[in-house]
Amino acid sequence: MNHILISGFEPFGGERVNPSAEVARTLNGTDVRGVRLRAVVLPVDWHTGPQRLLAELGQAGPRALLMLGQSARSTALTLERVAVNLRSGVDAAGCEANDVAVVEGGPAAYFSTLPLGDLMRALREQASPATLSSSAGLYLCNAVFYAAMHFLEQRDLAIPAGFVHLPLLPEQALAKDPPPASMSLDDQARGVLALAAILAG
Ligand code: PCA
Repeated sequence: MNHILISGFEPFGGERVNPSAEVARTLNGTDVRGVRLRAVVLPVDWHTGPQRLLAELGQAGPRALLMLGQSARSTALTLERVAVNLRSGVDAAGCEANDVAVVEGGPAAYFSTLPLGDLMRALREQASPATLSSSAGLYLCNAVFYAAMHFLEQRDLAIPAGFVHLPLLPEQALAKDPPPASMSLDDQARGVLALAAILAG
């Protein structure tokens, strides 16, 4: 129970890296206030993405769950408030979902159970740019977020859990014209480590 699970995603959409996988791997094995950080990197796949995270969650119950994903639209660390029971888009395996439920018969939405105010304050105190968002989209990030919250709710596991979208890395942004906002891996990892420190108590 004395670990925090941090999930990231494999690269997708023609990218060679995904900041969420890089941050998760960078922090894997780090001890924060006596709590070990453990990383899992998920495929961008409607079926195996959520499945892999739930297997990990069920196997070794963490004390908190911090899910990470890339968003080219994020200009800073973006703390998501809500996961919705809807998914749309083509995954990395070419499988298309068209406005279907993440969990058939599940509630419309789940709120993040992370202490968002405390987390935002901690990031501000160490000068890590961050913002709150009310939509994690309808793609894999939202689906994994929703599936995890549903799993925890069904099993009465009251651990803090939620999702954070990360901006692109500078090397990804540089390949686009005009380049979108980006943040270095060091800055992203420092921000996520600050979140983990709060969750470690
Ligand atoms: N970002 C995508 C899925 C994987 C990732 O890193 C998303 O925002 O849904």
